[in-house]
Amino acid sequence: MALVVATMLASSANPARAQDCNNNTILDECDIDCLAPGCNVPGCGNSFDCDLDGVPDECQVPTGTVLSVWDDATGNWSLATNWCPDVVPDNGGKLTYEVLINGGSSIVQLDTSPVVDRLTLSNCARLEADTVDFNAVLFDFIIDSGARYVPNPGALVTRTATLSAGSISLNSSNGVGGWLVLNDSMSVTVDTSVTVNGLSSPAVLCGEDQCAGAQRGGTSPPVLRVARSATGRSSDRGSPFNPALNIADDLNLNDQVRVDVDDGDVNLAGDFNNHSDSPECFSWDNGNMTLTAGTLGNPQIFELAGDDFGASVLGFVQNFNFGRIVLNPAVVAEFLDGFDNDGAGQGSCEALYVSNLVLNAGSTLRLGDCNVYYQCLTAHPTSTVETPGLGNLIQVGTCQSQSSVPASNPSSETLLALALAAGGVWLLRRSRLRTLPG
Ligand SMILES: [Ca+2]
Ligand SMILES: [Ca+2]
Ligand SMILES: [Ca+2]
Ligand SMILES: [Ca+2]
Repeated sequence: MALVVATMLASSANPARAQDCNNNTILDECDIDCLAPGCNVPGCGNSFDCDLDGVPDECQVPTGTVLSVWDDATGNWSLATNWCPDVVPDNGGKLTYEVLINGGSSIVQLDTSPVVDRLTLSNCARLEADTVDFNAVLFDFIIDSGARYVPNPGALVTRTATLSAGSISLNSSNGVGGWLVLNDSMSVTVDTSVTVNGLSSPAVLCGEDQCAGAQRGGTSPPVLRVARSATGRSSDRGSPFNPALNIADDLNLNDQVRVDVDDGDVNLAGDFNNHSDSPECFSWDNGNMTLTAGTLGNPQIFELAGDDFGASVLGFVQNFNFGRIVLNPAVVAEFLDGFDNDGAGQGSCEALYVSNLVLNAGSTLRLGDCNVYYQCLTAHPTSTVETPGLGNLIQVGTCQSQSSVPASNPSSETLLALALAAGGVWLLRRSRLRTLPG
């Protein structure tokens, strides 16, 4: 007993522990638990500490907001007893919610359409899109350390779930990244940016899954996957349309990240800030990137990141190459090498290799000082390619087939299809300074 008292006094004297974050003259540990040593005082026990960090939860979120923590369980979002406190987090009343779903035994089926201020998934937790349509609205969606938003693996029908978020961040705490996986006809719409923060010291295989039991403890990059099948392999489940990620601002890739877009659509209104250094983990060979919003005054910037092999098919192998890039009608985009993806300096150019390049009516593709290579070009007569610098638009081989990547929006592509075997010199209407190699 004497030891307990002595410990108590020592604790009280320690300023690091004598906290009163909510300014109610009751120590934090007593707000949380009347049974803590010395805490049997009037007003004790009125705070939740659902995330078990020793801090009353009301101190961790803005006034009027509830920190809502998923219990270690498998179950439906809509069941109140799966949450701490025992309330289904969903804005709409007087309170708003910041939600934490944490831990590998936390598997949540989205069976409702919650609206919350912030959702954080961490430490291998899973949020699974259910078999039915729903529309969750999440202002800030953070997925970290092996946690993932994924299709419900038990679904027997085509998944068409939709989700909206203000922003999405895939982070990599402790060397393990979060996953965002869309398959079948699922879609996610983001009001601002999607940022994938990868590993700064790339030393692992792209495919490792550090949440798969025995492998726990290693490192693995974050995964952004927009593909018909959950594994990233092409398959046709009879989905009415491709899975889609719609981004109203930028797509940011940093350091070592894994990106799989296979029979998937990424529709981007902002910049493609590809600061990734892991082309071996980047697979967009059979996917679509559509640029939707650039203007003359505010063009969309597309970062060139691949090695420049010249007019060679080598450029289409694990080289940040793309299946199909579409400039929507009137879109203005600049394709530049502004970031040193290969770590070899900016003295030599990085390039883009794209199998199918589609320039819709009135669109403008502007090059910087580095090259863009394509196999097939579909260019509306009113589209323009500008080459004010040293960069050129160059064909590799001849266009064999444009059918390998389905059009995401066929109605916008009633276009003049051109193979441009001669190298596309005619396109350089505005800038006749340079002649493309044949
Ligand atoms: Ca207090
Ligand atoms: Ca807490
Ligand atoms: Ca670059
Ligand atoms: Ca470089």
